[in-house]
Amino acid sequence: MNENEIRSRLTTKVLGQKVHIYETLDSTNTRAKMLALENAPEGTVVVAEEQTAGHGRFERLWCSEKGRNLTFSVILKPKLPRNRIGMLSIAAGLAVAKAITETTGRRAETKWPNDVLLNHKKVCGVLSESIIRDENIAAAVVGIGVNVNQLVFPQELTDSATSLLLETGRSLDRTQVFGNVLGQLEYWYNRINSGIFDEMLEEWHGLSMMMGKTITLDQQGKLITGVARRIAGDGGLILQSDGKEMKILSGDVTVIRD
Ligand code: BT5
Repeated sequence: MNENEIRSRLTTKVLGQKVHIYETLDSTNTRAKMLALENAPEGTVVVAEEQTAGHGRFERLWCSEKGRNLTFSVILKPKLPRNRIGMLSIAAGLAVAKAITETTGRRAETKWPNDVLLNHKKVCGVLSESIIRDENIAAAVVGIGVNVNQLVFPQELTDSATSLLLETGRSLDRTQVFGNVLGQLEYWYNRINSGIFDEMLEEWHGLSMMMGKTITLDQQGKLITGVARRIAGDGGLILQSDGKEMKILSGDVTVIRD
């Protein structure tokens, strides 16, 4: 991907107006956080063809084959109160799901807290991190990995991961997917930055594969089972368990019953 190709696909006013493209980087989130600390403008995007230390939550590895997928991070300066920071991951997941449908015609699903699925398999992960200064969000970095044209995954991921190519049988132009994701992200980001959350949450719920279902939540080894009810205003998951509603702030979800 080069800057001209990317530029020709952008429909955004702010996101992607400045793009840093690297052949190899440790992690686009790490680089974007450094740029954010150096006061890079809002909307700056860091793209890497390959990451040597791409990661998800709890330092778990993000495995992505060089030159076949999208791994990038967007610097944002949200005007959100600190307790709304979780809305950024929700917005990013929704943006990717919608962009995938826009690009491929296939219905992608959202999964709390930060996944997008195609055909019940993970096609995208989001890692949102923030820089807090004086109790406020000084900047946020939204890292997005989308499996676009990868055909073979490491053995431990073959049952759980997929790509747009594997699901559609078509090799896709990564810059088109990128342009569509940024377009969608800018739209939803502007909504939440204006204090309008309901529309995004409604859309996210509409695409969710888990709401109303019995799920098991794994919090680093501690398991809780209940019915997934909705996403709270801070991005937490409302789970109904033993007749009571509780809010969950992190964990991994497995759907066990419809
Ligand atoms: C995530 O974490 O899903 C967030 C991943 C964010 C990656 C992007 S790439 C650009 C930016 N720079 C970074 O360094 N990170 C961001 P989590 O929910 O913790 O899921 C991680 C788990 O997903 C791993 O432990 C694997 O099981 C699985 N996984 C790893 N690579 C995958 C892939 N390519 N496709 C599907 N699943 C994958």
